[in-house]
Amino acid sequence: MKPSFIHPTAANSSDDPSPLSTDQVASWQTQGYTLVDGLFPASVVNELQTAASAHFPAAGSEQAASIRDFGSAVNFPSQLAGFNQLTLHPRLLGAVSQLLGCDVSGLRLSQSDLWPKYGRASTDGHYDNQDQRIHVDYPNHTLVHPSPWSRPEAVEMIVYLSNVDECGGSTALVPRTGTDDPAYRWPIVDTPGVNDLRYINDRTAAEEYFAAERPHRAQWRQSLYERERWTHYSPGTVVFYRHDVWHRGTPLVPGTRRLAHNITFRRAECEWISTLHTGWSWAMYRDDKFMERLIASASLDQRAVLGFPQPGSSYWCDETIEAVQARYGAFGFDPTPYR
Ligand SMILES: O=C(O)CCC(=O)C(=O)O
Ligand SMILES: [Fe+2]
Repeated sequence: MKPSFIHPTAANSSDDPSPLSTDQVASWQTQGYTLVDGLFPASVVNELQTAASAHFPAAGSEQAASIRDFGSAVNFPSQLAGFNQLTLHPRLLGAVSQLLGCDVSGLRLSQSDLWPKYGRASTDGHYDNQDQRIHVDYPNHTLVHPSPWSRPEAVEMIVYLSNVDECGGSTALVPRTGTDDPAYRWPIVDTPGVNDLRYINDRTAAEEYFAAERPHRAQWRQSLYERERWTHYSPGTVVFYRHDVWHRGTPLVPGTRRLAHNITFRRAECEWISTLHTGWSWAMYRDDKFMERLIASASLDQRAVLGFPQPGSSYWCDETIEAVQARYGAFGFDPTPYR
């Protein structure tokens, strides 16, 4: 069956204080996703794409053959040119705050990783990542279960750095049609990896296993595949989605490589959503002091999404202002807003 593609719509222009259009916000809030072009300046996307292209093994290379996608990811904070800038880009923070309906300072970064996916004709069995099983992402992001639909706790996204016309590898999503959509029955547990079900990534293996373990719901899972819409992307396209949206990665053209950057922001109060990487402070102490510089030059909002205390926080007193200035002053840190 020919896939039904979702085509991106344009973000608002860079002089608009709201990066996303009302339709884009409404699509995310009702269907569970929106596909957006023009959110980032082309220079930011180009810089990261060039650096990532050089960093990861080329398609078809011997090294690429042994890479199994996720394991090769580059995580925040990274010295890859453009990576931190894209992760903390004010237009991205603004877009996420529109989707969650809260201030940027009420967001926290919980994921930022960039990884290559290589197209292969063969599969590696249960954990193969080419033709993924339909799934939701919450199980390895949160300790609990997403809140009811109208109270979203996080925004996930994929920023594509490749072109679907060259490598395929769309993300397939199942649009939610309303409160009684059978695809979105509550709770969301009918997927390999949740409760006593084994985690299996490959579609064929997962559906065989599911049919054996939960035969009464296997046909229902088939109906999710039948409703898929596939992202049509080029470098810089962003798909915003959610932890409770059915989706999956689809196969790449064999012999090609797709570069994609996954980012998640959660609401500050949702501590049950885990940060997927090593704590940000762990990147300090390097001779080049790149993380210290990042903190010193970041805006108040950019610091806030990393968990840095905000102006007005009980952390700040004369002593801490003096001490933090002593730590970061050499890199240009301005303590004024915290006084
Ligand atoms: O690669 C993609 O397009 C989607 C990947 C995905 O959904 C996942 O690994 O959880
Ligand atoms: Fe996923």
